[in-house]
Amino acid sequence: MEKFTYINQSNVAYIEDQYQNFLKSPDSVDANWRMFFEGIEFAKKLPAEASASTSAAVGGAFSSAELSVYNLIRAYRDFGHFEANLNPLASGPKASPELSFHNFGLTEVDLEKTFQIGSLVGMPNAKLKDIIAQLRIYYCRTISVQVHDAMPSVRDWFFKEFERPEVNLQAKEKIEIHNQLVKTESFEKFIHTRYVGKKRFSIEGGDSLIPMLEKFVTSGAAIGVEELVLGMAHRGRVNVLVNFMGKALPAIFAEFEGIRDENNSFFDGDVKYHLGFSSDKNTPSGNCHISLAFNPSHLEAVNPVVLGMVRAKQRRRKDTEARKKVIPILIHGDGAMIGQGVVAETFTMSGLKGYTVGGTIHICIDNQVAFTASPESERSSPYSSDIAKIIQSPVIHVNGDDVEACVRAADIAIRFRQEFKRDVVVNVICYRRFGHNEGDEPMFTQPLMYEKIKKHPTALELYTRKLETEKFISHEESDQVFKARIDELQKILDQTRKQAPAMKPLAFDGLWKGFRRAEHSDFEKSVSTKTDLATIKKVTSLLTQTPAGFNLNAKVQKLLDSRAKMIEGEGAIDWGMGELLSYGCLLYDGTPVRLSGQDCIRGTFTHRHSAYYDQKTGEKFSPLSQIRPDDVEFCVYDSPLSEYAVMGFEYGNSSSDPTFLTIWEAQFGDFVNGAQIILDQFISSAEQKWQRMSGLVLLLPHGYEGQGPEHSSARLERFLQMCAQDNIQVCNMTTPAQLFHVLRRQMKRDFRKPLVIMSPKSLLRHPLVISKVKEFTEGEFQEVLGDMNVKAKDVESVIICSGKVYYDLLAAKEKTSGQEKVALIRAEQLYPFPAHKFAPIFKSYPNLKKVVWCQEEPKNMGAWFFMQPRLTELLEEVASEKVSVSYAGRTERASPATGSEKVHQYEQAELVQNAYDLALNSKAKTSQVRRAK
Ligand SMILES: Cc1ncc(C[n+]2csc(CCOP(=O)(O)OP(=O)(O)O)c2C)c(N)n1
Repeated sequence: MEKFTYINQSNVAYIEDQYQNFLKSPDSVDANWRMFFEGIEFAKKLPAEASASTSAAVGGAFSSAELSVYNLIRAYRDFGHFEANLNPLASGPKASPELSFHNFGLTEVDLEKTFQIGSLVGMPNAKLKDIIAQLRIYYCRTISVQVHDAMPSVRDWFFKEFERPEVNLQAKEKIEIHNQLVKTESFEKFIHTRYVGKKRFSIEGGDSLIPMLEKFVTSGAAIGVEELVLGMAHRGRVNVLVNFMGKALPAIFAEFEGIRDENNSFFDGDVKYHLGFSSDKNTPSGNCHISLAFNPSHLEAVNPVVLGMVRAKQRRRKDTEARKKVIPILIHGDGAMIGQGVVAETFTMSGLKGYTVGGTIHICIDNQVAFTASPESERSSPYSSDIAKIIQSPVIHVNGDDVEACVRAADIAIRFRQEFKRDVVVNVICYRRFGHNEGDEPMFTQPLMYEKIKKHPTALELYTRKLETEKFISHEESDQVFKARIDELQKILDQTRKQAPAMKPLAFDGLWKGFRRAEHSDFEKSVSTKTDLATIKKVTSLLTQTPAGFNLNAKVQKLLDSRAKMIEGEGAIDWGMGELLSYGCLLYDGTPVRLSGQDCIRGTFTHRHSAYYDQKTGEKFSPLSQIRPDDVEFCVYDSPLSEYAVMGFEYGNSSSDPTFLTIWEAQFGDFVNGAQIILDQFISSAEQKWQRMSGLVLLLPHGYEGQGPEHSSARLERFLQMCAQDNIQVCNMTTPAQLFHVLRRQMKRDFRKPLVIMSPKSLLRHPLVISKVKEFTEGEFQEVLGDMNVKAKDVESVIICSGKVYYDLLAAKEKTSGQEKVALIRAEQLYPFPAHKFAPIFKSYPNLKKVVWCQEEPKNMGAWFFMQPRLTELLEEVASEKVSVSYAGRTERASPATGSEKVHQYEQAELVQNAYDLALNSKAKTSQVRRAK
């Protein structure tokens, strides 16, 4: 047995144990120990004299200094980056006391001694000073790695990568990088002088980004990458669009000139540094498609969106196993990466079955300032990239001034991602040459740093110097290339000023082929969404059976038995069944479905049970996956506890693939506000800003049932406030059949619009909330449900409501005298406002005098402020005499609902009573429901 006699520590037994494990199976031990033991094995094979000449030996003769050197090597591998030359603005690398050999019990005398453990870094029997020198070459120059917390296999991979002789770039590659820097810098200088003070968020100081991106393409294409999808903020974006994405210069100049895009005048557009683009790049290994996602100002919001897009693109390329063909690249700023919580949420999703894309490449452009904030106000960790440590992601740190090191980092990152299918970060430490934007003065806040930056040579200048020393190019030649590029830019600008380029009209390609932009009239057309009985029966049969031998939970068995009965006779289909039938029938038609949200497989309110769990094995069975298992996917995923990132992901997914019914469900509707940025910046406005469409469905449980301020309201009012230009659809439905049809309508039209559904809670089990089979086989979605129980000529008042309160009003109506004079109308769709459905109803009541809007939400919430002007205007148009619209509902409130169930019940009863009082008593005033005394 190996005797680790030199280790005078309590963990000798542990190490000996590890060594035995290593001998049995080298991979079973930690990478560092493995290398240590490999060193021992290596030493055993050395000629006797070599062994004897070292202080190291085998079989009990290792000196404790050997272990110290081993620990020192390990420290350099883990923390060498702290002493690396990473900061272009620093006078030299920082000293990190942790790496001093003194810390490891070694002395100056030891520097001249030889150590067998040097074999770990390919230097057996080397002097300590040489081992340290070599470690510094590996880990303390302009590129280093941070993998101290990574998996052993990941650490191993990076150690091999860093501990080998550097490969010199070929002349051709060097010249290419030089040209890329010329293009990068010349573009910024050109714009700087032609459009003085205009915002462009210059890349300067982080110029290496462009050669890095090019490297992702060339290295990636050689190892199976067919598509890169980029997400990035403002910094350097215009330069990336021009010099990497290949956006035509006339189009860019036209944007700087402020020329209007007449071809697409129905869209509002966005500023140039938020726009997306896509193109193809030719490489020696084939084509690589690159796309840059459209991006709002909200930093980092695009991250989950890009991942959702990538997931859809991987599906399209049938790359859902290896996930090697489409790779996301997220470019972060140092301030935003560590500051914005969505970054952490997105990292958390990276390894989850329902959300993984097989690894993202992150680039942090650490320009050491965020707007005016210095790193010490930005973060509590050494690096902004430390947020990636929540998933033990490897981080490659690199000095942005060493463009070749940056390119090497890109190469390592993409190869790592392909091999491990995991996230990886490249942290480029650089600087920002100007202020936050071109009108900003950085000397106000960072005077010392900017004194240095003023004198600091550009990346191009530094690289030219290097290539001149290496005799690849002279300064004169470099200047000529630069000047030629400026001339070219000038020519194109002159031409653009003479004749503005024709902008491309909106085009629908790829999976979007055959789709179109919706017109307002489309929302007035009926859409056939009925399903034949045979399909309903087939889906029901699948939903109510389990595989042979499956140990179903007894309560779920009861549910399935009741579901089987729901289609018997006339049928009595409840909400949960209506929803599953809708998915099932769509799947039968060939439409795949993806549903994700917190606990959505079972359903927060235990109404869904879209999968069953074997009570003995825990195995999951999803019946809808059996409908067309080979070609039409049903995907349902319990999401991590995030709203922002998960909704962003589903939005991205839906915006890239209109063929999927994509649904995000909130646990309780109120939690949707955690994802407000995605609603404001993408879902409600992306079509107007960027001509990007989405058919995403949001299921937001909503309804006043006495469950307190946060479990009552999905904040309907916020959605209605953002409604304009037919941007989204907002529905609050009252029957399972309506849900069935609205979900099918979403997929049966040749355009896509987000659909926001206030989904029910208590109605899930309400005895009246059932639909007959006929409503599925014959009906279609009704934006407005009229009152079938009144005679038109008797009607003097109409109470209009939406959602759950209808059933409260219905129950009260039976007890109300004069009820025959009141029609109860349900607005099942609030937006686009269905005037075409309300108008004939109003017209059908010749004696109509009053309209009451009844809602359970407080007056400053819900739909009142949205519906009142629309109903008033419509009534002015269609009613024969003046009809007023009055309000019955809760008073204005700061908090959406009371915490007391008793108060809730009192309020609820009163608002319903007030609705009838208003409808039937001509003297009644607008209701103001007050709190119970
Ligand atoms: C969510 C959000 N908060 C604030 C801002 C305003 N803002 C724009 S850029 C910026 C600084 C970003 O710093 P950093 O991430 O380091 O990127 P840099 O501009 O330095 O490249 C700020 C605060 C924003 N755009 N988005």
